Amino acid sequence: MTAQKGVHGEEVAKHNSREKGVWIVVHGKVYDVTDFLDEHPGGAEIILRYAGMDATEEYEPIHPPDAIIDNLDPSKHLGPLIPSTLPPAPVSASAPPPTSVAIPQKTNSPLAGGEEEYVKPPIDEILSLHDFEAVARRTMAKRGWNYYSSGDDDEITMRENHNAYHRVWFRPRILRNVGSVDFSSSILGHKTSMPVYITATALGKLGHPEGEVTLTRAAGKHNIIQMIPTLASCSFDEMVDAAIPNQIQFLQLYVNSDRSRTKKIIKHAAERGVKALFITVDAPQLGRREKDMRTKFEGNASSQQTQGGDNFKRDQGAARAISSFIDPTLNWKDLAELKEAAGEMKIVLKGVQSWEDAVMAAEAGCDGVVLSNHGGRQLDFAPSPLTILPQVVTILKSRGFMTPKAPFEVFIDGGVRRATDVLKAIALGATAVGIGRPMIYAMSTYGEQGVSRAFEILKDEFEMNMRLIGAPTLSDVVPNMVDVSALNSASSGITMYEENYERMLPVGVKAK
Ligand code: 173
Repeated sequence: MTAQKGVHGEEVAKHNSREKGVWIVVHGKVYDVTDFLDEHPGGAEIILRYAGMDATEEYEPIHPPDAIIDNLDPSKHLGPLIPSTLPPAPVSASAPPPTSVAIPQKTNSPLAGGEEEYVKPPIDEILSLHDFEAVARRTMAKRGWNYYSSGDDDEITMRENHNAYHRVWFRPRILRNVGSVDFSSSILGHKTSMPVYITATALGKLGHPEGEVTLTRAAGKHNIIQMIPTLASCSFDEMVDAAIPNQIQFLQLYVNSDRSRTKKIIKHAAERGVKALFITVDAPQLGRREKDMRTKFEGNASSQQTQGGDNFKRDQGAARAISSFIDPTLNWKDLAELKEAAGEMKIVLKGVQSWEDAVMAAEAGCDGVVLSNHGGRQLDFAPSPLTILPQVVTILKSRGFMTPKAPFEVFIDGGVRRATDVLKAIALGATAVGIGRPMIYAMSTYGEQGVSRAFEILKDEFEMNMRLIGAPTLSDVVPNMVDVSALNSASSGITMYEENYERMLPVGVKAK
């Protein structure tokens, strides 16, 4: 068994338990992970499930490519697998998305049982960001869809994020010469083609085999800023390498309990030209996303997995399993140290949910805040960012921030699907909005081309809507262009595109 000859699959297959030793294959290479089992941030259980097998398909979306090499002592790298000597791994829930699936139709279907074949539409039939979501729901592998689409608890905040936009109406102006309209903008001093950025979302390879670099490339083409996620499937360097010269990237940062690791990440980000750090502050513990958690009972779950009630991590879905490094003790006193480590990079707190914390962030010397509830994935009944935006901006301004002398910027994310949503946020004082799920649905359904199309759709919508509200530039999109008198009244309860939301299902009831 030398590195040249490689390791025979039969040998790998024998190492399939703690007692016999645990070997796994990732990307054609064999690793002895026996001693690593209890150190694995995602728990031993998931590795044991692939003991003696090829774990690439499970490994790929959840880890950057070099994670195993970085974390395992070189003596545990056993060499390449001799090709075709290992039986294939069991079919996993993360199998590639089907191009067409049978879905129940509400119409009078000519097919037995009311089921019709769903055929993925050609990309030019996609007319709105909602459309990507509808296609994603029908064509993505269940595991990826469940992970991306889930929200916390009863998913009330997740729905409210978009519903809140329905309670703001325009006060359009006329005869304002809208022959040409300009929606280019600037975020933290960096030019952008629209007041929109791609916000961080984890585990891109659950949606597309190339992962987040597809977002980077499309962002580069359209002059859009991408916030690189801490927990991407691609490595940080792959995403920076995929950028074109002068393309602006920010980095989302989860602060590690081991601060030396966080500082290493910050230093590397600065060296690679990242312009701002968005420190996530709304996730000292990850929310319970029940739809994601139920995924484990589907697909390749063995009887051993589904019987035991003993393992905490196994029950928590993809995200919780890999989030144990996030430091729940992070507090305001830590900011000075992070700010110092950031050097020239700007610091923005992502996940602010009250005006008090926005003021504290400004007083602590941050460059901005993102009003965000993490896409409704954390605290259910956290307010929608749009609802708190007017108050946050009014109070920040009354305290002397958001002025040329103290240029503090306020961003919002969650529930944004239309340029009209963005324009409402701009009118109420936001600098720009983050878009998350629609981008990864576009990526999951049509790859880089899909993400590009999403930007084209938004650009078309901006042009038309700015003409129709009578705003030739974004500086004309001012507070009195919107009527917010209904903003703080109870939600209308109407959910547009209800189809795109899945009903919360009781235990044992499978989605059709
Ligand atoms: O929302 C998420 O799923 C998320 O932010 C996350 C956090 C830690 C690990 C993976 C994803």
